[in-house]
Amino acid sequence: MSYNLSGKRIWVAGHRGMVGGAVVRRLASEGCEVITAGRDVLDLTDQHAVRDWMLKTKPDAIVMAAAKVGGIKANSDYPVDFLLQNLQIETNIMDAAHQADVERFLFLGSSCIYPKLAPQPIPEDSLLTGPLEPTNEWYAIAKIAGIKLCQAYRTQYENRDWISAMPTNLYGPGDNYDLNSSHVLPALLRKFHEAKKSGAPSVELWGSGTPLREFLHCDDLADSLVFLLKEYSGYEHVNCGSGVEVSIRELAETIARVVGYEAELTFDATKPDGTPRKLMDSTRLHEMGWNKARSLEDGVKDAYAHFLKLEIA
Ligand code: GFB
Repeated sequence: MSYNLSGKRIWVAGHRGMVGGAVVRRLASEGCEVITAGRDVLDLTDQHAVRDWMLKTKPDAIVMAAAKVGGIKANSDYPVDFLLQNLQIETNIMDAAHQADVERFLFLGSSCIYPKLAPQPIPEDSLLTGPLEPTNEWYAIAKIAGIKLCQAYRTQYENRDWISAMPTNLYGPGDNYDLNSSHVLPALLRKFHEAKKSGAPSVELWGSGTPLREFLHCDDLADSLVFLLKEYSGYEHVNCGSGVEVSIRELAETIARVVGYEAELTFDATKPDGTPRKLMDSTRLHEMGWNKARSLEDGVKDAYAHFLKLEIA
């Protein structure tokens, strides 16, 4: 299939977030009209407001990058927010999109939908084959419901060419650098940067440093999403990863190199490690023709350059 984006009206839900912002940047060269609606205009947890807005706006396609997101601590501290808000946002947007006859929809999940002890690298068909990682099961359940709802619309109705993509751990411009709620990569960028400024001899990591994670720059994700929007039609969700995994300790060493500051690594064992390993199998995406992830070091350099701009601003 090939879905021509030229001339289409595409709503990027969640355009102020890291992923939504990256998708808006990427769509700029596609000849489409990008529609956005900030929080001040539209509360995505308000079912009636979303429905009214959608029926008035009538986009041709939607990229659903809006979500309540956060790192391992935020997920554990706010289980209701992560489960309820994500369910509300997903169901409101999909229900309204159906009412407004939206033909093309790209839902974004997360690699944490897979069982804690899934085979590695994790193929798409591992979904619902085992228990979830407890530190993010609330978020995972909401995202699994979103994938299923997308599949349900495809199954029950004509002209609902709705698809889902599962991004791995993301980072890049527009990331959250709040140490309590952020993911590991932005947290360590900030910690090394502040250690460099103050001359601190050590940087503290959460957990043991041994968990393995895969990272993808948000602009690479956006490129893969636009590729899928144009080229993919199917019931199954599609993994979007870089295919490269590193331990949290190795990530810290990479960040130390990019920031240009050597510090002793200390480990706070009172903080959780989370899932021991989370590498997705992105063979399907690669076989479809997208395999353009930049190296972790190049991506971290870009993220750090954006972080420095924030500091100056
Ligand atoms: O990125 P992160 O918060 O989330 O943590 P997950 C990844 C690993 O880095 C864990 C360790 O083993 C953390 O203990 N870590 C070390 C740190 N130092 C730090 C630090 O300063 N801050 C943070 N945040 N972590 C998330 C899920 O899981 O992945 C979400 O909670 C989502 O739901 C996301 O799925 C992609 O990779 O463990």
